[in-house]
Amino acid sequence: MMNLKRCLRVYLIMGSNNTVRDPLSVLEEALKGGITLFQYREKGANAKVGQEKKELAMKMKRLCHKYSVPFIVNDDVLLALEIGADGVHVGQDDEIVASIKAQCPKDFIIGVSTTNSQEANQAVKDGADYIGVGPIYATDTKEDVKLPIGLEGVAEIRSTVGDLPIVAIGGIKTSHVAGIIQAGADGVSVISAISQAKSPKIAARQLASLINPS
Ligand code: 3NM
Repeated sequence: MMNLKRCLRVYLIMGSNNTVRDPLSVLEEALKGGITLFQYREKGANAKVGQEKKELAMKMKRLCHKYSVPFIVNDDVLLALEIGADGVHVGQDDEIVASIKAQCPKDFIIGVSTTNSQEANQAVKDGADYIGVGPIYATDTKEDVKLPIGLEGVAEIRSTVGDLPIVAIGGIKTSHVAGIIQAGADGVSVISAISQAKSPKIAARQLASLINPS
């Protein structure tokens, strides 16, 4: 079994509309820079659907596996199973963990988005493998985002979920990383800090260098 906490350290999320460039090139640069996990999240304006979404997902999975990085699909459990993804990440309104567990291989990674201790505790009870915690800061990347919970929110959730792997999300830049890790997260999850960077490779490398590689 992989070390999930290590995989959460530099967690890139991206869909085709999070970059004006070829998303596969951006992903490969990020992989070269040292991202430790990738989530394919195809949502919002001009999001791909159907066969196009599946094809991009398969190419991204292959690329991630070339670099020995786990590949996770946002929300779409059927797609994740169909293409042999390593896991799925769901929100509060998505398919519940128990039903996902019933359909998926034993080592399938299940992540759940949470924004407070109550949701985090529920995710633990449901059997989530890790939780996303956020938004930490304000972000324009996601529509309908909740109120920022800050570092206090991370610390509070950490104090209630014991040793469960936690990744922080929302408006995170390199300058925030040290505080977020100190507050109790195992890693940071970003979209724009890497996908919109002039060099996704350098951006990923900087984030990785800020998280102790022990
Ligand atoms: N989920 P960026 S915030 C996908 O709070 C997503 O659950 C969030 O993008 C949550 O790194 C968010 O560009 C957007 O701020 C993260």
